[in-house]
Amino acid sequence: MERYIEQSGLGDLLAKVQNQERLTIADGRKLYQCSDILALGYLANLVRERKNGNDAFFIYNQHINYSNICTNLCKFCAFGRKKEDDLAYEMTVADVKEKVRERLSEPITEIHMVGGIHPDLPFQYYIDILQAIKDVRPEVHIQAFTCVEIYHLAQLAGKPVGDTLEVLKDAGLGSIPGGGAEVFNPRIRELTCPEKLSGEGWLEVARIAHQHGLKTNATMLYGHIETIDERLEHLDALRTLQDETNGFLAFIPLAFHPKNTAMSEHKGTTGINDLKNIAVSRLMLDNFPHIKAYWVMIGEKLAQVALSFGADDMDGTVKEEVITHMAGAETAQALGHKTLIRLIKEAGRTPVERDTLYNVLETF
Ligand code: V47
Repeated sequence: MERYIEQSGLGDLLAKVQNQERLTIADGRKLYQCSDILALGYLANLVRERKNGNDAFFIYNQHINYSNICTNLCKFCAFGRKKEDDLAYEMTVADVKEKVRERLSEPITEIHMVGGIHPDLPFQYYIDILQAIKDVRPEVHIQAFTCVEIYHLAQLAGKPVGDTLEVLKDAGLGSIPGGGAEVFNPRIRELTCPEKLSGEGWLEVARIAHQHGLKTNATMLYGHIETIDERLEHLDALRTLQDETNGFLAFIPLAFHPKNTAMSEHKGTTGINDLKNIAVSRLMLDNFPHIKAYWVMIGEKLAQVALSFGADDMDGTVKEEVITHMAGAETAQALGHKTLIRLIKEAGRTPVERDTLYNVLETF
């Protein structure tokens, strides 16, 4: 195998990975430019197995998108709507309660809840929906509100981000999902999401969350106008913050879906691009415990393959995914528990059902 890697041009990086040396941005460039996906996957798999052995994690979760009304209207997003749009919606507190109640018979351990940047819902609404979920399902872990939403909620509350997080924690917030990161570089933000919280702002909210004991995830939306260097700069910023706080649980590369967006002239990503982003992030983010292959975005078949290219987590059952499906995803809206186990087993990995914080619930 070593000769094969030498021939692919990644020989010097193999030695670095084996010696657990940190890869540089220049190394990352070499990885992205390598056309031998098997060599790249081999390197990423070394790190994947060193960190997580043969385990492949999944979770029994439910997604709730409380509203798609959004003042940011990012160009890559097909989910967000203006308030007056025919397709705009906003759940009442009772609606959120009902969504949770509908699935009470299922062994859901996590509720993943995000929405847009709403122009006029008051801070109390966000407290109420957290409490409503806990009223119906007291044991569930609520992973909710991206760093972008948290910043908005702090403005609504008229409090510093840290104090706002304490109020949200008291109402039931357990951790923060990784959305809203997009690509941190200001050029990309200016061209694709000029209204959104800056990359620096996103990182600062994540830092404060970690300081307040909240674990968070991180994402990167790739496959549109970003360059390889802009991706690497994004990964490097995450790696630097993780060195400081150790508060990130998982990194999820998000494959851009162009349909119904203001960037619909772009083509969707290819399987190789998807695998490369998984593998390079596994190699660059040496201090992140987990890399997720989010089956909703890359399809369950490629997510299975990704388990040998750096990923150790398939996310979960999900239930009613909206954000990617509005942008043309052709994947299912939910996967059964048994299907996830089968997909992982057939990929040669050990299915491990986890909770949000990666405590093992059951090994299959
Ligand atoms: O914040 C928006 C992205 C995110 C599109 O933390 C798009 O475990 C692709 O963050 N094509 C929401 N992506 C999803 C997300 C997520 C999903 C699963 C697990 C976790 C986690 C986080 O999706 C948004 C944005 O970055 N997005 N539009 C699109 N057209």
